[in-house]
Amino acid sequence: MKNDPSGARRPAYFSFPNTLVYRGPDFVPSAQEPLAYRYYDKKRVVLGKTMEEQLRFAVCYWHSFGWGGTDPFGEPSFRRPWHAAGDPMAQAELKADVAFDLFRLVDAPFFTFHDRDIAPEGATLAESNAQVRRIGDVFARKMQETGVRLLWGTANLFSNRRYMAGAATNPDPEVFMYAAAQVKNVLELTHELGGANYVLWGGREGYETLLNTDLKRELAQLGRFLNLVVEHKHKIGFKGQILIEPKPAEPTKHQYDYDVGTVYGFLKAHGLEKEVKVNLEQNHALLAGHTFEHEIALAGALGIFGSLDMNRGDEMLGWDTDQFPNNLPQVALTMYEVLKAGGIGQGGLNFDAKLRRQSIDPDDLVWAHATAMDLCARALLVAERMLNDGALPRHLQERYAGWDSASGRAILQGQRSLDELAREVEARKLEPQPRSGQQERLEHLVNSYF
Ligand code: XUL
Ligand code: CO
Repeated sequence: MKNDPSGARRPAYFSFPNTLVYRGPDFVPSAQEPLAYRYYDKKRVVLGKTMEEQLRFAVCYWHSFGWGGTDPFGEPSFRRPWHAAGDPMAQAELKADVAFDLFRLVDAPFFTFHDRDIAPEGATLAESNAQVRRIGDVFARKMQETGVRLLWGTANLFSNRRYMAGAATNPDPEVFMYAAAQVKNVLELTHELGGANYVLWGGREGYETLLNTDLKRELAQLGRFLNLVVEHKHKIGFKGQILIEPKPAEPTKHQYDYDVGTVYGFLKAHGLEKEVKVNLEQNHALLAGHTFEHEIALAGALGIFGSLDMNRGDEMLGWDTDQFPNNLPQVALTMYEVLKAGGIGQGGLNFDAKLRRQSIDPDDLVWAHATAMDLCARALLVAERMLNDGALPRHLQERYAGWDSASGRAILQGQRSLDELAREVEARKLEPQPRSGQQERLEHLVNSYF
């Protein structure tokens, strides 16, 4: 049992009585303590920052507390108490109580939410926004009590049928206006709760068929919408990052925020490349035909790396399965690219991951988050070794050393014309000598860091 601030008591939802702690790699589970961190030692310093600061873990509200365990063929399997019939706002408060229990139990420093995850939709937008604000007040109190912070907020512009043809990219400007009003509310709430970022994922910003779609208009609408969000951010003094979350498809057949390269081109076209960054998700990268590392490295190279949604896909399934990460080599390479891109900064590692539908015990939520956090911490330690050992960075430096020579620099700085380059090749009878890329040696080397 646990006290809540109203003085009422409710049964504990999870069986774990205390916050999980770090016990080291040799930890042996027991009936009294079945679960502890083996690698996530939050105060341990890794490359100049604590693990807590390098990883900035967040629990997401939608999969863990909103979603009931449906699939296209099956009814909700979880049957959480707040999904039962009852006063929707009282249920939303119960959900918030349990959510903060989980944040505290796994010692996650952050959480993330959509407006529609946290409070029921009302009869009008004003009513819906007010209900979101009421739960926002509950959050403010709980954040104060627990020290848990908000990694990002976002507006759900895809579930309600009004958004079936898109939000900003809808053929009807009134839908655009409605979406703008919804984003204004969540952006302001995110700001008031001290959120570090604000995310826009355009699940319905795309099309099913060009036969009913004016693609050129829709892209212009999306650009205008994003500019409005950035203008409002500055107007209210929000210091967080505005992040777009790329995904090529699902639910829409073709989504405009396809991948990092596409988003960058879009930002440039609308003068927003210095204002907006990306929130990258493993399973979205896979759907776009990329590795997660590719998307992180490209965003880092373009100066728009913002934050991560951690999950994994299934090699056999071509959709967004949103599973909890559990593949050490994959996550280690991810963390290596994050460190190479300058670290997670104001972003974080948000578990945009959901339990499998058969994991119906409340404690499954604790196990899923804690084991994923421990895996990421372990991956960070591997990535630290990859950097500190220096062999990989040295290999890169040597491979490109020619570009650091006077001649290489002159080309890059625009001091040599095509004519001059051609003359020099002829004069020196240049015949470049191919060198091995040594991929197998490098892959072997990476394995030695585990
Ligand atoms: C959908 C997805 C979203 C965003 C937030 O695939 O990843 O949950 O993270 O809207
Ligand atoms: Co996501």
